[in-house]
Amino acid sequence: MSFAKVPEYSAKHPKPADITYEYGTAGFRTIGENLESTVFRVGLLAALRSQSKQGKVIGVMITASHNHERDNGVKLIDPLGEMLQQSWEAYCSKLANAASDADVQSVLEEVVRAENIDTSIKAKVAYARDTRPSGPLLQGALEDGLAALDVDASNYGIITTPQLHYIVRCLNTAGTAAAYGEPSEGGYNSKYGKAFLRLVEGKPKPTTLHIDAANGVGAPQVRKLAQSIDSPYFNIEVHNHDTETLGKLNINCGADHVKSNQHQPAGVTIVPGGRYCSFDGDADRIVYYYADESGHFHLLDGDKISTLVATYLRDLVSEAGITDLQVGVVQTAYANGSSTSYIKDSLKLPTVFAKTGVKHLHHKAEKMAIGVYFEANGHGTVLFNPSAVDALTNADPKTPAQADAIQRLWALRDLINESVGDAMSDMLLVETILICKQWTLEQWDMAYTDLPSRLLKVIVNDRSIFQTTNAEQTLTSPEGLQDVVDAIVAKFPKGRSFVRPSGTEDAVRVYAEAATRHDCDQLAYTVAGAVF
Ligand code: 16G
Ligand code: ZN
Repeated sequence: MSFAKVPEYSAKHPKPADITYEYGTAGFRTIGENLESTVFRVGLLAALRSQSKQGKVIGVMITASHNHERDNGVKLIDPLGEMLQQSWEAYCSKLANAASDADVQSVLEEVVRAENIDTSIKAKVAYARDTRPSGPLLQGALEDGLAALDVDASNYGIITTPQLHYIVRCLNTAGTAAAYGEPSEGGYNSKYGKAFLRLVEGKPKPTTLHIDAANGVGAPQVRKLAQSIDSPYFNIEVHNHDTETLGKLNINCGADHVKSNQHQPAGVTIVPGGRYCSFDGDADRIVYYYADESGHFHLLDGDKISTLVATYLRDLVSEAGITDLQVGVVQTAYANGSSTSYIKDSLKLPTVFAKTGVKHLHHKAEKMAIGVYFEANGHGTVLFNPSAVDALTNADPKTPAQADAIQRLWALRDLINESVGDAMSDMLLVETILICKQWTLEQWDMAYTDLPSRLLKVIVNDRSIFQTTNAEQTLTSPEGLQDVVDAIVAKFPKGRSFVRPSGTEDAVRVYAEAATRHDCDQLAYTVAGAVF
């Protein structure tokens, strides 16, 4: 491969002079039209990443998730469907900010040298996008980047972010002992659908699940999943499915809106006894909710999903008679304090904290045998790590009940998208557990009661002065501010608060929780006042 064609192609996608790009928590993200040069260059870097992995397929997803429709974003997916290795993020930012077409070429050469890349290897890239209006423009820019380096490229169309993660993993594991499934939309639906039916068939059938698809790509995709499953066990009604009309994506609906505002989305009428969930704009997050008898709204967020799943897995491991297989839970500082106490004190499972952003949780979960990880916002999954797979393979059931539990654990592993948090796979997992336990959402919610919490956004002059340690729970800079926060928190029963710089916006976030709604709000606003 040569870089000869790069300057010519690069000239078609000039970088706006006044913008500095940063590969953040979830890749590059900003106003869609401003991303053309960046997406073009991500195509170039995807090629080098593939070569650095001996020609494995690298994924490129064009999406801005729950963000506004005018925004867009792009991120790279590593060979097993995981987020791009962190050490490459700096290359992404450097390439995105190269001032001239010639500079683009020299950054590429620099990466080749630094990573000792064999550029004679044929690079392979799989890409997809969500439903955003700037998607086609950015897809064109990406295709130019891939063409400039003669990449063997495959377009997977308009699919969810987790579907592309799944496809990348399937492509790279095909024909090996770790084969993950058919690398296609149909393969995805069939793998997860079959595992679901294996787990629920014979149990009583559930009532309709109402899905708010945020007017995003999850809408058509979950319908296809339902068609593929084709069973009363997955009886859904999709709301907010308008992906055609401009200005609807994520507006007053979707998982992020529901979690942030703690109320039902527009476009869905919730009635007591009904079952509801919301996806975000690219269907990698999910939250559930319901109305109680008096019509009050109750949210079942990522923490609730995580505790439901961890409990179920723990019990199944015990029913299987496997003694040396530990289930652990990874949370972030945003996890409601009640959920953390519940995991430690009632479930008696180990729990650790990771920094915000799925990749951080994923890495901590890789260190557990079965690692359940969820952000409170509904983003997460479960990992069955090699020691868990060994334990299941070597399990020696003494009774039919133990054999059945082992089979169920295998089926659960097939039901879960281990490459990344996935609204559709997580939904099937929650549905499976609720069907098996014969639980309503209200019964699921009874495990523990959330402490009142509040999340505030504070606009500051320079968020880079806010630095944290201890999984973002403690400020190390500005000096003295953590002591001030600690002194405020000490005044509130069950008070907890932390300050962290956002990884996606030019702002600082303040989280607070306390025993009462009044205390919690006072705590949040007092800490925000100290930050400002
Ligand atoms: C990104 C993360 C999300 C996290 C959020 C925090 C991924 C794929 N997405 O959207 O998990 O909760 O950032 O945003 O990792 P913040 O840093 O602005 O609070
Ligand atoms: Zn998302």
